[in-house]
Amino acid sequence: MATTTSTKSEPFSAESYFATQPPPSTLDHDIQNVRSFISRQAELGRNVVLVTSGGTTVPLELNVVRFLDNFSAGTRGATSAEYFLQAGYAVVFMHRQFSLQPFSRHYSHSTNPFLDLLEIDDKSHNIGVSSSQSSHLLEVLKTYKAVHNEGRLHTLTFVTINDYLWLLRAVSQELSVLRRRAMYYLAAAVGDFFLPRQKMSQHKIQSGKGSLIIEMDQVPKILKPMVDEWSRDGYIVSFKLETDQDLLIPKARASLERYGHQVVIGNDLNTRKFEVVFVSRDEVGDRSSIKETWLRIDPKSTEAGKEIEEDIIRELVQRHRKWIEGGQTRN
Ligand code: 9Z3
Repeated sequence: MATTTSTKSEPFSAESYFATQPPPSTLDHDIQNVRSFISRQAELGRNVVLVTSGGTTVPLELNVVRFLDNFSAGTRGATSAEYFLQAGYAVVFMHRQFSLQPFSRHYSHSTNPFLDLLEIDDKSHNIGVSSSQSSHLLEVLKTYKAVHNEGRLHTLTFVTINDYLWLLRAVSQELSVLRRRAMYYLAAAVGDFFLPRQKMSQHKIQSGKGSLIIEMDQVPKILKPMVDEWSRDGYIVSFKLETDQDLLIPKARASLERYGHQVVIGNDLNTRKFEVVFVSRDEVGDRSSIKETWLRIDPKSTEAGKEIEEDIIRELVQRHRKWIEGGQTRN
């Protein structure tokens, strides 16, 4: 048995978190690259969206053998990034290492293995793409190449919740130079609990004495400083994931009320590919209330390639345009 015990301590605020948990070693380098990407986009007058995607891990040891993970394949983030690019945005795609990425997601190793697309000509030994796949591949490849030639996609990776939090803060601060032209689309699955470095065991937790009891600390609520301090007047969209339908709307509304950002998109784990709910403030005259707008697609249409992210991004692009034109500031 290995037991990690702790004394009761104050919950971490964002401030105390960053004062006590060390930054990832690549942070400065990553941020320099993000800064030059953003300044290029600013010169070109493009809107920029930060898309976060994939799950965050919580290591249990400093020499990490075991970790907790959050559910997410990165489909929502990678798919959304493509639709933002299609809408003319530049995208900072901050994703969990090895999770799905825009464009290459169509040929994921498990659902559509790349090698299965290829054919060998027996005589010449040349390699070609099978005719049934070539038109789809051509479309994906053309867009991928165009986006790269235009320099509109910048990719960053995280693994742990600590990497994610440090990167999120730094990237948001960089992006805030664009003020209202920046959007923050927070689709990554972020752990609620973590083990502070000071409580982690140096080496692999040993078994042999029975059960393992770990007490974890709560991850600070970073949406608060994100809204109030890091992102100025940027347009912030967060996601709320629940598995109990009855909790989805109350939790999404509570999040919007607590943090005062622009939209919470609620999704249920089992229906997330077919329906989501936009929870946002409805301003009529000087009266403000919270409204819910459901977005649904026919589950059968996904077999023909329809993706709900297309509709999510269309709606957000419109709302963001109004946000930019309206020049609103946050409540
Ligand atoms: C989401 O709710 C995403 O839509 C999913 C996407 C993780 C469900 P996949 O990558 O799944 O397509 O497989 N992301 C946000 C989840 C989250 O951690 N939200 C926090 C919460 O619910 C607030 S930021 O408390």
